[in-house]
Amino acid sequence: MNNMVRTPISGNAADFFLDRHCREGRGDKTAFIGPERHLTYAGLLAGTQAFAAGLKQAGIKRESRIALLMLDDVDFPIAFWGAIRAGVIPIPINTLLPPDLVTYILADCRAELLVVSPSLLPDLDAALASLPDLTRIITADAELAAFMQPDTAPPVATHPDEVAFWLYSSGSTNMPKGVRHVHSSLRATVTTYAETVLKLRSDDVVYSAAKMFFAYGLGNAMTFPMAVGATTILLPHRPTPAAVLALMEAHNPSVFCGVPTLYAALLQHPGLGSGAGSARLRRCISAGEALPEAIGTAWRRTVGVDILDGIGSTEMLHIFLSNSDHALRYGTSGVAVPGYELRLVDGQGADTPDGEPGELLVKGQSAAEGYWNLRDKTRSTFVGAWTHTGDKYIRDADGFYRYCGRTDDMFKVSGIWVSPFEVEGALASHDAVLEAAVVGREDQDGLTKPRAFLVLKQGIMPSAALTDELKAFVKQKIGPWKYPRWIDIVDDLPKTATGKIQRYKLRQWN
Ligand code: 3UK
Repeated sequence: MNNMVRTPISGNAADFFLDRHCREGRGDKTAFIGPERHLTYAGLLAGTQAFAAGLKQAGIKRESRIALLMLDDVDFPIAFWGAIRAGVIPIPINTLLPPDLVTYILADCRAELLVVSPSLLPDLDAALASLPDLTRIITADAELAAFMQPDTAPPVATHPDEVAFWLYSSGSTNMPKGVRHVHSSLRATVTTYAETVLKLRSDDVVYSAAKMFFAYGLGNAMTFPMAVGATTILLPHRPTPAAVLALMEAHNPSVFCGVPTLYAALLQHPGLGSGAGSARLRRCISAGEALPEAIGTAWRRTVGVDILDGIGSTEMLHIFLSNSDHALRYGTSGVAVPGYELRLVDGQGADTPDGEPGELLVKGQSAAEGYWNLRDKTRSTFVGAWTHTGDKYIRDADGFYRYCGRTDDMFKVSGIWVSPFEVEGALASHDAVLEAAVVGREDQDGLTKPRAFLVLKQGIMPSAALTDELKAFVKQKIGPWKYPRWIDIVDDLPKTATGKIQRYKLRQWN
């Protein structure tokens, strides 16, 4: 038995998501619609085979890393799945990050090759020379076409527990962390969220405003439609309200995946109407931050489709707690997605009763294998089967989970916990307010009280009368001690490249 090794069984995710469709006669179906090119499943298969062969010719061995700094277009799935089928680990990078953070990530992951959208290269060019491991840079244009070598090889055999790809978590207070995901995790997000909440069908046409470098977009725009042989529309550039509405009218997606800020901006757009312009819109989802109740109800009124809000994370790959068709309550994140278990715990790790805030822990098959080169952080986040989310929640008596903010954003006023998110939601439900962020601030007595930063809707002017009205509005809506003692009107809120409010920056304001 000395020579016994655990031979890789064919757990290569590329087989399930791609080769299977071609083998079973669905090769002619359109998989991706980009602005200039369409890709069928057969076309994508040929592209990934050619990319994998290109990697081999370039001497990129399995288990080594390559980075993708790519706008959402048809080349993205070619490079992503091409690497995975070769056993090489693709690392999509957020294209909105400043060059110093991109360089940090490239150095941290020691990518040997970078595929980059041509328009993103000039900003980076100088920094790339300082990376010793990066031996090859390919622009996603004719250079990529020349790199690819026609081939018909099947995916390499990999173990289901083998690392397939990494994503860098946005890290609103620290440097981005490399989150390592295994082949089987992609399937796990399909059998849980995609099959029980999203319920995609092969005739669906999906548009995700969240890009594929983000775990939310990777599932929405790539793995979920590919699991059922459906079609995805790709928009390489910024999803402004006007661009989104134009796309909805041109392609009539049946499923739309957005984030709260975009839903709020679309609701402000005069062109928004039934189906958001699509003749066959049947499902809308939201994640990334909590969806204020007012946005959900206004969207349903104007567009005629509910928004299912759910929480996911880079660490869990996709959504594990969500609203659904049969359990929908605006202002909450819903209930556990089938296949995931949840707990709320206090500072000592004991379960908290219903109605009291606790940190959310989640258990499920899509949890990451760990962070790259951060052992302490890995051990404190992935504790046995449970992943610590760093989010505070309250579970209602009927089992719905209400978001209270990051564990470090909560503060106490007069001895009572205040969730910045609850105050923000109250403020955002006022007609004058577009967006709100709330932090704790000490008053002249050293006591912490809520302070609000507001972006007003277009055409609304700040005034002392409005400030007083907003304070009274919050008092009456959620309780007298929770109203913001200070209100600052700002043009924008500080946000991460993935759209999360950076409250730690607001706490530093004077
Ligand atoms: C926050 C939410 C309240 C929460 C993500 C869907 O956002 C995703 O991943 P990230 O790693 O951030 C995770 C953190 O974002 N959050 C996300 N969704 C919600 N808070 N309500 C929500 N609906 O703090 C969480 O810990 O960038 C979302 C799918 C995959 C993802 N990676």
